[in-house]
Amino acid sequence: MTQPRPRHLFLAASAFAVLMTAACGGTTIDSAEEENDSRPTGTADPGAEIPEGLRIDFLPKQLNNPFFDIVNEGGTEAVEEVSGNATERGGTEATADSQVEYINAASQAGSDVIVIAANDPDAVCPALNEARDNGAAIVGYDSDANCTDVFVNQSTTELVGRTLVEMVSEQLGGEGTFAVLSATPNATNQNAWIAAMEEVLQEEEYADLELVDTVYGNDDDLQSFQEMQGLMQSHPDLGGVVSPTTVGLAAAARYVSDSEYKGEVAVTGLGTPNQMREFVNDGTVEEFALWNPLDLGYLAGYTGAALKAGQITGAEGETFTAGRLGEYTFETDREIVLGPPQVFDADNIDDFDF
Ligand code: RAM
Repeated sequence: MTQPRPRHLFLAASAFAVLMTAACGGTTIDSAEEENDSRPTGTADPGAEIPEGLRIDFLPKQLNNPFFDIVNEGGTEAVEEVSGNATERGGTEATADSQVEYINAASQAGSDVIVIAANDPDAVCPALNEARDNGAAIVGYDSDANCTDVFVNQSTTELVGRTLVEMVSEQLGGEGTFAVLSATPNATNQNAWIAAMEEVLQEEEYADLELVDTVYGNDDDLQSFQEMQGLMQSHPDLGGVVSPTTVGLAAAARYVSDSEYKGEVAVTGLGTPNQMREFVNDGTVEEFALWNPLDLGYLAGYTGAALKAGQITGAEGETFTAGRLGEYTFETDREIVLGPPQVFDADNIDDFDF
């Protein structure tokens, strides 16, 4: 198990104007909307001061994931700006069990805010509810749980699903088969995106595209690589793969780039430009998408501080200022949205460094 470790100040500045645009209409996980009754019931006080010294704990899905390394740099940046103390806690595997342990540790250490990317929408809730009873505000980021106070969504779920379908459709010329290589089977975010893709696939434009299989690499590089290999064995005529996880996409691209399928099987999904650059340059990957992970963490850090301070409760229509990202509004109850995803290809990938 990895011990909690303090995070370093983030030093680089990245230009990513497109993702700093105002949040667009949000999509809430239905079950979360129905079951979540945990949002603070008081009235927001937009002028409330953020107290100094807030203890804000970031619990990513796992620690050894380059995506979350960047997300939590952004989180730390925000926490430093509000004169708080940021701690990142987690294990090396993306499991809810490990998260429960770290939620309890954060709570026992007197956490003011727990910011969590849940590995399971329900399994983490008893521990989170206990942490709330102990005084912590609970923020979901990246992957929500059914008991968070508010959720910082990277983009609307519908838009992520649509972008994934559009990318694979473009690469397959609108017809053929594809499979999904996902993260963990219980991941709230990937499951919501896959459901959104299935919805979009119902549209007439995509009538000749068929999703034939979904497999899970558990956000583990080797398992994802093996699942990709397994997919090609079970479906030798597969047209493409969509991996809505940075770990899965990098592993799928590595497998395909070294195989007879390179240039034959479309590989797309969600990835970081720095991990995917070599596969775009060698022709394995035409295009893929993501949001700015740094900004996601930064927005989540500010959201946690604003929630704990009472500037917001998460009710629809509430507004607050998230540092350098400016003003954000809860377009839907208890959810704010960072912005639309960015599509990367050979023409623009070198403009991004994360
Ligand atoms: C992986 C994780 C994360 C997801 C990104 C796109 O790093 O599964 O939850 O948002 O991919």
